[in-house]
Amino acid sequence: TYDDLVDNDLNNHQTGEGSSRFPLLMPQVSPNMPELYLCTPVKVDYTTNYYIVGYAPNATMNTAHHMLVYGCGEPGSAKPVWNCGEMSKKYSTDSASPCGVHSHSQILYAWARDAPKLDLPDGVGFKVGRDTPIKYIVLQVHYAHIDKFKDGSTDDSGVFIDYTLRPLNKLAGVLLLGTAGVIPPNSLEHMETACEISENKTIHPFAYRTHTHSLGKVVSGYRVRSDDHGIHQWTLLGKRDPLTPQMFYPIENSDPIMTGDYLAARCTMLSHRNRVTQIGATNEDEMCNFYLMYYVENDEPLNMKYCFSQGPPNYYWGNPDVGLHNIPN
Ligand code: IYT
Ligand code: CU
Ligand code: CU
Repeated sequence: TYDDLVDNDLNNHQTGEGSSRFPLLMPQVSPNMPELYLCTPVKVDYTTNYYIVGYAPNATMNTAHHMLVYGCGEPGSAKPVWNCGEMSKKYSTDSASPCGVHSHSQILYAWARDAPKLDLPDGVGFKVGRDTPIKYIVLQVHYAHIDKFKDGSTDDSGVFIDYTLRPLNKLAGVLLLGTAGVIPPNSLEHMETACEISENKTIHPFAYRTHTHSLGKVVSGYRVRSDDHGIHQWTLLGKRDPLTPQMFYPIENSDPIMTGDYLAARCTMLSHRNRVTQIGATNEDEMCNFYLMYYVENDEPLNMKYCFSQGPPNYYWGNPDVGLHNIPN
């Protein structure tokens, strides 16, 4: 059916830097409808730990609108290629998610708009395989325009995954901050979330990604720490217009995040719609996401993978029971 990530597989190539390269590419697909999301998996050899140290895109914005790489416990389908993704349910009934429904799922990489290769910081890797819940890696490609496929030509967009088998002591993780909630008609709304880091770990943030649909104006993420006087000091981790390419960008402040700190994120949404907008998968709906990519040293990544709040109208940073103060504008 499909390729397995097994070291020394014929598909793998040495990169000359002590790491190997696995091609996670579409198997020459020919998308037949616009706005199609296609997924293809690789099964990770579950007897070995692999450390992903970089991603080299094999795509151009003329063909692929964006690509995401997911770590999954199970793939969303047993097929070598399937229709997947956010908007696909609008067009097709036989679509599935990138990862299986009850499977641990996380974003490992995001590409858009001719973004260059991403190397993780020196000595940092995502551990996948044996001792981890990530048993499959799934590539999702968004094909927005399909004119070039009308003549039957095919496409192998995807990502070369650089990995090493040499155990690394700096392990990468991704924390997803987001909200539920509703955006009232014709209004400016703040969707906010915050969580305390209660695990006894120090995390080193290095990249972030924002995601909304069309109503997002700005998405920001902060570390919140009580100073000696008990005043909350807000340190910006990242802030951007979510309608710019939704890939991972370098963190604004890489100071460590420690036990007792809070992580907080806010999406400012502007609706000129005459109806309520809910959280959901299609372009008629919205999402509010801030992804934080970090590493831990001589430790496992956080058990906390998500930090979701109820969002508006029930949850705001300023609510008394949330306990945050000195809130930035
Ligand atoms: C409801 C919502 O906010 N969905 C987001 C975040 C999300 C990502 C993953 C939720 C879960 C996940 O397992 I991975 I549960 C969402 O779907 N975001 C989209 C992607 O489809 C990942 C994005 O582009 O960030
Ligand atoms: Cu896209
Ligand atoms: Cu979305």
